[in-house]
Amino acid sequence: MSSSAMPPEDELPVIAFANRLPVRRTRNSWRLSDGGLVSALQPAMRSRGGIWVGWDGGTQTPREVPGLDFELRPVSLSRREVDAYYHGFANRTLWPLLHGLVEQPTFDRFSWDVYRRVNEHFADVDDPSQPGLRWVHDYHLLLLPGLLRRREALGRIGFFLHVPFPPPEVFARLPWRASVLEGMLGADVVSFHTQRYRGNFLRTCAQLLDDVRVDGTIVRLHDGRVVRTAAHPISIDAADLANRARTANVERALDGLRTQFAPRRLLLGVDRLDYTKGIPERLRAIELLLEMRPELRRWITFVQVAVPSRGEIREYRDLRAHVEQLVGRINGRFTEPGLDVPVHYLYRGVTADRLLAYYRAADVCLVTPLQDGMNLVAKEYVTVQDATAGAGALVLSEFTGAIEELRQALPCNPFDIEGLAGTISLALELDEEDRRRRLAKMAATIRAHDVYAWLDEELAATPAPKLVRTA
Ligand code: ADQ
Repeated sequence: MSSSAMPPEDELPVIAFANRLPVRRTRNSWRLSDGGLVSALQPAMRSRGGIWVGWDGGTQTPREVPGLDFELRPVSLSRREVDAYYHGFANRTLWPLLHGLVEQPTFDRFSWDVYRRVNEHFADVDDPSQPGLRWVHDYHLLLLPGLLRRREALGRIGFFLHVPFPPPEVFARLPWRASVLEGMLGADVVSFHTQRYRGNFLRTCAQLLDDVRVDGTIVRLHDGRVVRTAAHPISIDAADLANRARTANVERALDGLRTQFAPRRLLLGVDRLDYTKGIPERLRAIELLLEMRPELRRWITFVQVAVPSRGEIREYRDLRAHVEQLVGRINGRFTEPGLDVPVHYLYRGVTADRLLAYYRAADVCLVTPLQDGMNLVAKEYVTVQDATAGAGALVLSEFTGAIEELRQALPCNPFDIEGLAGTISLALELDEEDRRRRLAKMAATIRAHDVYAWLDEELAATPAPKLVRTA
């Protein structure tokens, strides 16, 4: 028997597992998708090489795409599996549960069975004998760390949750709560955005699992294994965003917006159309503000950009109808003849340059989720404003992960519509010096903890159990 030494942990390739592969098909080629996760992982994959395991979205995705620094490993799913695992258990059970019951989750054994099976498909495409740092992402794959461990994958296993983790009394409603927690505890390190979510997870393990002991921030399992937990707030590539916000294309788009909206002051919301984002509450606060301060009807415009999301699910279709009804009602009530409407609603994604132009043009950004793991829009707005000598104000919900870092934002409770209207009014009245001071502090915080800092924290080597394999 000979033994072969493995490279040190921090040189092992990264094997990332996420629900979707990070590429999309254009007419005759494949391109990297735009999403935050893709740009966050790209630098790590580039420096260490790696593999990205994900659902192929029903397309024949190749393993290699020109210009991509890592290998793609597609997982194929049948239509029934996608329905039950993705639209079902992930988005109708786990999503509302983990977001603290802002909607009622459905609990359905069939979709749970399929969720388990799909997590196994993800484990099946992994070669456990390949040394690597296995890095599992998000609520779609909560069972995967445990499955990889059972197959004795070679190297450390990390797990990062992009959404909140709720208090134990909320998580306890899940009929399969023990299996899910055990799945997560298959990792060597389980990470969250904030201390609060980490604390909720530790308390949940202590209360709902019989055979583990929670010892400070670690979980000791009955077999002697120790699972560490961490709080690593995700962030953005602030330097890159600051540069991109100053290009000629963005300047051109900005000129267009200024011509369109001047002399009104611009308020902005940018979200996926999701019931966690608090869009109806935001609209109702705007309505109340226009009711209480009639002079604003001709002096402000609220632009809501809403990216279509999860339209297969009834709650999302209902939300769309509700938002459209509110926009219609507000514009019907407050548009003055011959003048522009007070609310502009865009039900679509916008290009990166246009989004940056909106961030630059907005006097106030309204980030008012009922619950949000982090919220990158808040960090993007602050970074762009600060980098372009803007003086915008950020209204930020207390129920976002971002509030823990962005202390100089104007905090709001989106469930309190009168209070929210008052905070928006305050944002419009803050003096310019004050707004600039707040922006500068928040932008410095974001620069000091950008996406690379998050990556370093997440990928920092920890003692791993199996660095030497005997052949
Ligand atoms: P999301 O719920 O999608 O992410 P968020 O963090 O705000 O929310 O990220 C959205 C991203 O999409 C941003 O980078 C934004 O620029 C972009 N985007 C939003 N609207 C857009 C539009 N209309 N057009 C183009 N681009 C748009 C989940 C969790 C969050 C967590 C992230 C990362 O729900 O809490 O912050 O993952 O972990």
